[in-house]
Amino acid sequence: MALDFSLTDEQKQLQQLARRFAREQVAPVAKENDEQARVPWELVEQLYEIGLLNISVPEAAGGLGLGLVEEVIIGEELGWADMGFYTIPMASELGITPILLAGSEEQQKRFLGPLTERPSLASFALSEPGNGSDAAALRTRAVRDGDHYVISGTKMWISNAKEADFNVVFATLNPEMRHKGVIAIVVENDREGVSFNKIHGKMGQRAAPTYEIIYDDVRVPAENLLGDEQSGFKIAMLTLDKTRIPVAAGSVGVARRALDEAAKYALEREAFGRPIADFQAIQFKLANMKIGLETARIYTLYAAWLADRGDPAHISASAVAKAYASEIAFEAANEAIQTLGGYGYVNDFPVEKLLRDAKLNQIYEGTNEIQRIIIARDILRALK
Ligand code: COS
Repeated sequence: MALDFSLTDEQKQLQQLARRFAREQVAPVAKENDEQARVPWELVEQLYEIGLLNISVPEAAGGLGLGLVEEVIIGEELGWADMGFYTIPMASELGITPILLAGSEEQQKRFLGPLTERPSLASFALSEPGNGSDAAALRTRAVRDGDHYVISGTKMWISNAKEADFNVVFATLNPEMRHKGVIAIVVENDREGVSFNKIHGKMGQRAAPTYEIIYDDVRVPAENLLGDEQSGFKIAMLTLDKTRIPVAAGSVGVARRALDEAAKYALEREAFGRPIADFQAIQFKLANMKIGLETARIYTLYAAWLADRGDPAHISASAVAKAYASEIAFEAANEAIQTLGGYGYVNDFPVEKLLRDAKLNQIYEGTNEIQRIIIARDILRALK
């Protein structure tokens, strides 16, 4: 009797709140924000006002202390409305998570407390121009100088970066040591020597701001170090093990939207004297979308549940959820376009945007090829 798939009353309320906000505030402006590559800061403010921003900040630091199950519930709704917008709060949780995992109580209060006092964001800076999948090959340098670290190097593809209060930066004390030389350190954006270049020309998710960050001999107090000098890489990995789950949740939202749009259109559009929904060719598409959507949703919730319980099985589960959900989202968007035909190919309808947005979910927070490496290693480790 221990197995229970129902949401609690609080989780249902959260879902209703997120759904209403997504439908009434986010969806109506999604096309405009996408076209103009405009960061909808007013939506970030509203998300804060209704209590859905930075939800994982612990109660001791002034937050709600909610878990991944709650984040997944919200993520599906926001992903349904605009995956690009959802990437903003999602990437903020990505910046918060290393501090939750490795920050002292004092660091949690210092860095996370302010995120609950006004609409504000965190950010996570791991990738670089020359390395993404091979995270241990990072080149941003950290040099200890008295009670400071001096950070120099360039980070790339960083969501929120400039919009955030701080970036959790991964830097190496010695590149030859690969993952053993990496530190995780909180670098506030107002420090001298920090500059940003906005990345333009993205295929999708254009409401989410993406930056290159340049650290030019930035002096950061040693009290901003998370964990110790050996633990940075592990902190990055443990963070991504959790934060890939919300990527899956957003993907479920994209898939649900694709199904909603395709089914609505199929009932309205006529061909050969009847609605195209009467044809099995269309019905099979809708049914396949539903199969992908339902299985991805339940598995994503399962991965979140494992992570919230601290079960190490969440490492592989988060990779499964992220890879699977982002792939069914892309496929659902593709089939929705096919269902709408020529109308699906132009931006009068929202489905072409779903495809462009879903593509990034197969790439960021570890490509789906990296997810398969994580999954395969887990399978083989169990047999050794
Ligand atoms: N969770 C926890 N620990 C992990 C881990 C994971 N998913 N993957 C590796 N580790 C640990 C290992 O256990 C090992 O620890 P020990 O030194 O204590 O044994 C250490 O990290 C190094 O592991 P490994 O040698 O396997 O590292 P690799 O260099 O082979 O890289 C991958 C491992 C490919 C998994 C890693 O580089 C990765 O995740 N890359 C993708 C990065 C990414 O997602 N970027 C997106 C940025 S955010 S948009």
